[in-house]
Parts: sequence; structure tokens; C-alpha cells
Amino acid sequence: MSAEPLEIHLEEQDLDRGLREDVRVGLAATPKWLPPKWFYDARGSELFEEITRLPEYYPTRAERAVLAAHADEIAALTGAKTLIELGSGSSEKTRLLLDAFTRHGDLGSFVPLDVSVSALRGSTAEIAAAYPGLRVRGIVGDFTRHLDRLPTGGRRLVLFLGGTIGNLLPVERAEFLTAMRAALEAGDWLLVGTDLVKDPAVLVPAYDDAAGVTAEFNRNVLRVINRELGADFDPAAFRHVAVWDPEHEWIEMRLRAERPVRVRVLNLDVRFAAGEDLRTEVSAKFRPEGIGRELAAAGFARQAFWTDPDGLFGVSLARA
Ligand code: AVJ
Repeated sequence: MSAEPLEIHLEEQDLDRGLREDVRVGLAATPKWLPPKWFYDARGSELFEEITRLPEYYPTRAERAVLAAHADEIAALTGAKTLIELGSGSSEKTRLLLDAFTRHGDLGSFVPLDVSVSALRGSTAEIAAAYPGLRVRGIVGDFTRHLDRLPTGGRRLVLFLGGTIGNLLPVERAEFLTAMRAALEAGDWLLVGTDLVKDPAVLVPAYDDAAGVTAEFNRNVLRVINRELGADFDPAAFRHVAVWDPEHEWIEMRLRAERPVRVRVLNLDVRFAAGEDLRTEVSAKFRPEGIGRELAAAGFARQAFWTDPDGLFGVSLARA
């Protein structure tokens, strides 16, 4: 397969600076935290793909069911010329839309954006091979920072799938949606996937699977910090924890120190008491009207909201 052009906006040194900054701030804070984007090195991206196939992890299958049922409608309604995907990962579900656009419209280009170079290399090569005639241009970037670098002109449809919007905190989410609206022209479209509030007995196992894949994915962030910043985290000293926060309606993933832990990272001497948590991810769950309100507050008009037959996952189609 030929290598598709990757536009590198997030230079390696830029990425490195971001990680340093997040580690400095997050590990000095009380409680300690790290943003979830640092999970996704090559190994982390692979582990995430494995998560999407776990019996407990329903969001990927549920969202795929929504896209399979409504892809033709989305292609017809939007008439997009350019399809942009934020946090694209493997772009596996995106093929349902690309197939629909092949049947209907005259989509000219596909522009996936992701922080993971490895995921992007794989997805751009595979999609370019599968859809001859489609221009494919991957952008290595951070969707909270690089929305001004998206292609302009022609009717655009931006995909933000997988419930990744739930990994932003409420304030960050509002900022993101406002910046997204500012980056679009009136008449462009946004398709956003949101996992829905449901019984914690279903939610929690999705983030704490029996095979322990999510636990490995969670601990992977420590390996990333060890490798990139020369830290000396012992991943085995941390236990994976997934908790449902009923007040905020989000799942938190944490790494809990099983004994007192001391870590040297950058010029910091970081200490964990036995039982102390490091928060590594928030995954917010939504109510149908809530995400509609958030879209409206940012200047989007929701034109459609679909769920899978079991009502697990919601997809909103909104117009700028
Ligand atoms: C990146 C939003 C799809 O929050 O469900 C999966 C990441 N974390 N298992 C999510 C994740 C733990 C995931 N998304």
C-alpha cells in the first residue's frame, strides 16, 4: 500500500511539550490527574481497538448500528464534499459513511485528524486503497487545538464519533463546540456520537472488563510517560479502577496506588500514598436533550437524533 500524505501539525517536539506540561500540572495537583489523550501511542491505540471488540464495551457496536441504519440519510441530507473526522483512530465505522457517500453524493475528500501517528498511517492507507478517487489527507493534530487547520471550502461534514466528546470536561466541551462552530461556515454539518446515561451495572463493566484489557489500556499511560519523559513508574503498582459518578453522570478511570509509590519524572519527586488515585479519564454520558442544548448553545441547530435499537448510544446531526 502506498503511503498517504500525512500533514504533521502536531510536531513531535510540540507533542512532547504538551505531555511535559500536562505531567507537571496533573501530577502536582490534588487529586492527581492526566488528560486521556496520552493513552494513544501505538500500543495504546491497539489496546483501544481491542476494547471496541470486548463483549462488555457496547458503545462501538451501538454507534455502528446507528450509522448503518442512517448513513444514506446522512449522505443525502448533508451533501458533503469534504468529510472531516476528529479523533479518527482506525476510522473503521467511518466506512459506513464513505460507502453511503459513494452511493449518493460527490464526496471528494476525506480528512482524518488524530493525535496518534500510528493509527492515522494505518487508516489513511487502508481508506485510500478501498476508495479509489477519494482524496485522503491525514492530519496529525489535537482536536482541542487545531480546528483552525481544517480544510475550507465546499460543503463540509465533521464527524466526532465514538463518544470522544465525553472525554472533555463540561467547560472544555463548551469551548470545543464553540471553536468548532467558529471553524465552520453556515450550512456545514457536525455529526457527533454520545454515549447515553444508563444503568451503572451496564456502564461500569464497559470500563472494567473481565479480560483486563481496559486495565492494560489505562496503565499504558504510565508506560508512555516512562518512555517519553524517562520516568520510573512501576505500572504493576497501580490498580485499574472505573467508577460511576452519578452527580456528573460520567465514568472516571483511575489508577490506584496499591502501596506508597515514589516516582521520579522530569525534575519532580511525585509521591502516592497507598490507595491514592490518579484520574486518567472522564467519559461523560449524555441525555438526549442535554447534548441538544449544548449544541444549540454553541450555535448549532440539531436536525436529527438517532439511537441504536437498544437506546444505548445517541448520534446527533447538527447544522452550523
Ligand atoms: C475514546 C471515548 C471512545 O471514553 O469510551 C474506552 C475511550 N476509555 N475505554 C470512551 C475508552 C476506556 C473511549 N472513547
